[in-house]
Amino acid sequence: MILKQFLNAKRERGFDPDLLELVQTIADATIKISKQLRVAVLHGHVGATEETNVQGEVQKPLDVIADNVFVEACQTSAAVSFAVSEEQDNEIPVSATGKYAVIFDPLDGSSNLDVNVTVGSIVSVIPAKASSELLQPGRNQVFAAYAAYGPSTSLVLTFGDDVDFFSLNADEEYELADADVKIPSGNAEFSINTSRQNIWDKPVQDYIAASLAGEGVYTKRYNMRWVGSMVADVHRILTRGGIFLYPKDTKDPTKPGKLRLMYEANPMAMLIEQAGGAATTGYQRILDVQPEKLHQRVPVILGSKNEVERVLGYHSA
Ligand code: FDP
Repeated sequence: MILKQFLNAKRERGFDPDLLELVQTIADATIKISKQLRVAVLHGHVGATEETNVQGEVQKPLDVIADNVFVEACQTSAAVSFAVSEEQDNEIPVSATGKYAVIFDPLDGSSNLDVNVTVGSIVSVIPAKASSELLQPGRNQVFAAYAAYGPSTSLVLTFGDDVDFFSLNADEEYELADADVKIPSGNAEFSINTSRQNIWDKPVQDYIAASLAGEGVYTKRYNMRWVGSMVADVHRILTRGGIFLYPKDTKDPTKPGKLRLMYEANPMAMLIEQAGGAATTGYQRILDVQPEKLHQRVPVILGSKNEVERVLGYHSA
């Protein structure tokens, strides 16, 4: 089944046609980005620009290209009130009659761009007509998705009922590869940047030490995988289980984590919960965090439910 047919079936089941059309537009934007990535080296689109974004991060040419693709896609949809991008300081007003805000990280994992390693796009859609309605907790999302640009291009999405996994086929159309995806349990594997070990929050230090000692829920020594692109790491966990952590650390007290709440943590948390997993800051369910600003950062711990619960045990000890 291709995405268009899948969305038609949703329409018949009473989903908002405006939202479904918007999702098709978002999916088309990711196909454009996937094509750009394939030829980026040949077009000289690797390396850095001279610009930094609102996060103070150096922008790559592909960050800018992907951002333009997403903003332009939003601008073609009358259903969109605002576009909010990692790459833009403020929200971009789109349509005065729009009812959905599209919040996105157009290209996540930029540090992997120059080395031909999987990167991705992450998208969240919330109901919002006015800019005063943008700061909503993630539980209000009506749609969340990521595209992973790897050896194949994957689109994983949820409308809050289940999680469906599409793969780009030879005709450049998204085809359903797996419906109602559930995170498997039984994978003793964690994903964390261990170079920051000495600055992690203490409960996470204790959790990782116990996992390495084989004291985890699977009573064996844990394995580690870290791509360094959140999309790729989360896609692996969704596919075969395990846990991803970008915890609170002491590097900069003004930054309670590295990842951004509204376009990284929230959409991933919605997908993970819908797939039967859990997502927390260590102290609160991610989807219940009340955002105070668009580019807010938050600690992220997500993956198989029993494993996340185990980490939470160290936080409440
Ligand atoms: P990047 O800075 O390369 O864009 O949110 C950004 C992100 O990548 C995530 O995709 C990734 O999980 C994390 O940062 C990697 O951070 P480290 O620099 O600590 O590896």
